[in-house]
Amino acid sequence: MKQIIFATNNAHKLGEVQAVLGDEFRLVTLAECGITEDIPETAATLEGNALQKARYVHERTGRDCFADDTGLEVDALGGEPGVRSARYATDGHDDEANKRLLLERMQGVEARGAQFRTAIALIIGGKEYLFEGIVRGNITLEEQGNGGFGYDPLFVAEGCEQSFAEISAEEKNEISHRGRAVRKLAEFLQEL
Ligand code: ITT
Repeated sequence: MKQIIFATNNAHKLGEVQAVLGDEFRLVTLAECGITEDIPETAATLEGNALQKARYVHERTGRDCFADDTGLEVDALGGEPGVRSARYATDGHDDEANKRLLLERMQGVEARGAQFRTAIALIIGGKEYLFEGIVRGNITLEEQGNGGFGYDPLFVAEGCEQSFAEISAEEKNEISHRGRAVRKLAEFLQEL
C-alpha cells in the first residue's frame, strides 16, 4: 500500500478523499507527521493556497504530499466567497456564520448559479503538480439537510434535487468538485 501525506486539518475532507483513493493508498495525516499548528493560507487563489500548504508540509517532512484548497464561487457575488470561503464571515472557521452571511447576501437574488472548485497541489519526487475539480449548481433559499460539512446544506448540484448535505458521502463523491479532482490525482498517481 502506498503512503502519501494529505495536508489537511479537516477530517471530513480526509474521509472523502480516502474513499475515492481506496485501499491502494493510505493517507498519512498531519498529526501523524507531528504537524499540529495551523498551516498559513495567505495566497490570492485556491491554487496558491493548495501549493502553500503542500510546500509547508514538504519542507518539514521531505515526504510526498498533497493539499486541497476549496472555494464556493457564486456567480451573483462575482465569484465570492471563493478563496475566502473559510473566513467569509469571521477570521475563524465559523461554518454557521458563513452560511448565514451567504444566505443574507443572496436574499432576493434570482440567479443563484454557483460552483464548488477544488485545487489540489501534489508534491511528489520533489516536483509540483496541480489538479482541479469543479461542480456547477445553485445556492438554495435556505439550509437543506444535516450531512456533509461547510456550505453543503446550501448547494444543490446541477441535475440533483437534494443538497450536498442530503445525499450520501458516496453520491457526493461521484459528482463533487473534490471527487473529480481526487480522481484526476488518483489516475496520475497510478500511472507513475
Ligand atoms: P484544510 O485547509 O485544513 O484542508 P479547511 O476546512 O480550511 O481545511 P478549505 O480552506 O479548503 O478547507 O475550505 C474553505 C471553506 O470551504 C471552508 O469553510 C470549508 O468548510 C468549505 N468547504 C470546503 N470543501 C467543502 C465541501 O466539499 N462542501 C462544503 N463546504 C466545503
